[in-house]
Amino acid sequence: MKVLGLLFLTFFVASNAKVFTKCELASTLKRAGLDGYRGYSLANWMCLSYYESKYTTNALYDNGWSRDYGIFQINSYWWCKDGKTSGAVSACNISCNNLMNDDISDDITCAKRVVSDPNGMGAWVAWNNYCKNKDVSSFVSGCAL
Ligand SMILES: [Ca+2]
Repeated sequence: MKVLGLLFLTFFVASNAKVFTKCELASTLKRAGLDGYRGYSLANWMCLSYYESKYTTNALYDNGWSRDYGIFQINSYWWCKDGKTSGAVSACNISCNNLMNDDISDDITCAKRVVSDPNGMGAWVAWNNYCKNKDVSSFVSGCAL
């Protein structure tokens, strides 16, 4: 049982707690079509991800009435379903748990939905505070893209 528990823990960590390196995330986001998506450069997506989660796929922030999940810190009121957010809109129609694992393809699909609203990247507080109208080129510099 102890061995099984350890195996399970290893699997859990391996499949759920990925922290991307800068260039690994940059190439993943580029392949998924985010460079230029809705007018936002890849460097803006990278800056957003850095300040929201430090590229951590299982990042979780609980503000008491809703939660932000994953690498893009997607909110459980507006976008994903966590079953404990009163009156949630959940416009991405996805379980918030799916935004905590190391496969970020569904996170990216939801982020595309978020940025398609009139506010664009303004939906992300960290982007407003740290990336908007800033030189964000360092977030992709040195990466072979
Ligand atoms: Ca995911």
